[in-house]
Amino acid sequence: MTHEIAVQTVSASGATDQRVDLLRLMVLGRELEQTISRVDHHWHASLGEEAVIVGSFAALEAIDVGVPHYRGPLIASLVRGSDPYRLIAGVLGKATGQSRGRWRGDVTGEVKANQFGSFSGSLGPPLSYATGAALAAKLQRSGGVSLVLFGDGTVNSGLFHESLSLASMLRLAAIFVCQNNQYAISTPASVAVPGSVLKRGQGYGMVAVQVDGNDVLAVNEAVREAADRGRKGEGPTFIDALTYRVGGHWITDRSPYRDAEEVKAWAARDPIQRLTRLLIGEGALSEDDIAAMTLEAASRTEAALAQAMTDPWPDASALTANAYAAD
Ligand SMILES: Cc1ncc(C[n+]2csc(CCOP(=O)(O)OP(=O)(O)O)c2C)c(N)n1
Ligand SMILES: [Mg+2]
Repeated sequence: MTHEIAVQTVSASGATDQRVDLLRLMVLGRELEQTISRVDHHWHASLGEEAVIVGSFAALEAIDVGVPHYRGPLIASLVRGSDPYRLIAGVLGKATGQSRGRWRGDVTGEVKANQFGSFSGSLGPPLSYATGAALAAKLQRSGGVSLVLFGDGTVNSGLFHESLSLASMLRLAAIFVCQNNQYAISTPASVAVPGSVLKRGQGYGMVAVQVDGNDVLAVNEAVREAADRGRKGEGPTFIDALTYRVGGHWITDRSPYRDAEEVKAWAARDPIQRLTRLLIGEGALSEDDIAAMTLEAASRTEAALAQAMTDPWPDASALTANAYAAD
């Protein structure tokens, strides 16, 4: 996997510290979403959920297929090597976006990578994309796995059940990660999902685990183990990554349906703060390193937004360009 921002930090022992990469991706991802939120007031931010997204997608190899949840696709794309500037241009619908402005919700990965499932605001279909990709990997013996993230509210969708059923029956190398932020708009998971999210996975006879979704290292390890199992032909894995939607359902939703104390308690478990504390405590990073990392992320996304704002809109020819492969 290559991505520009994955500058590996070398510790005193000479070993590279990938935890710093994970932190940098979470910091950049959060800055990117905050920048977008200022110009798109209907943005569905993943504030507080970054560890699930970064930890999961960072566990993939280049041949693997990743399908993001509609909450956090920009961050998933960053992890897989997208340029923040092109992602912002895509959200604005500019000709410089990855889809060249043909689709305003242009938040998929680099087109050339040809490995990133589409972002979908339609709940359920992403699970079938990942299941289909895992079936293709099996038939082609590619050795690749596929990963899909979806919300707790999505476990009631028909395609959730069909996808888990097929993946389990055919022992596909699919990894189903529930980005369990405990709400489906205003409905708490305790109401929408009687029993538990984890039991939904267990019910399909696959390895099912719950991880602390605010611990990026735990998420990353669980997905790596799932990928190893998949590559060995041991079938799919279900991961219930328990986290919390700290912001509203979208950026202007003030969440009147939930208790401010609950939000406060979860905000105190912030995944970025948590890894920051760990790395500073170990002496792997200093307060100054963190400040520099945050400043760099903020100025990078600011510059990207400024440039994207002045970029041209697509013209009509963009509609048909590249619709068919060249002979
Ligand atoms: C098939 C489908 N049904 C309903 C909706 C409307 N809808 C949009 S977001 C949402 C809640 C999703 O909750 P969850 O899966 O937990 O994801 P979260 O928003 O919490 O990340 C619903 C019902 C939709 N987008 N697609
Ligand atoms: Mg949810």
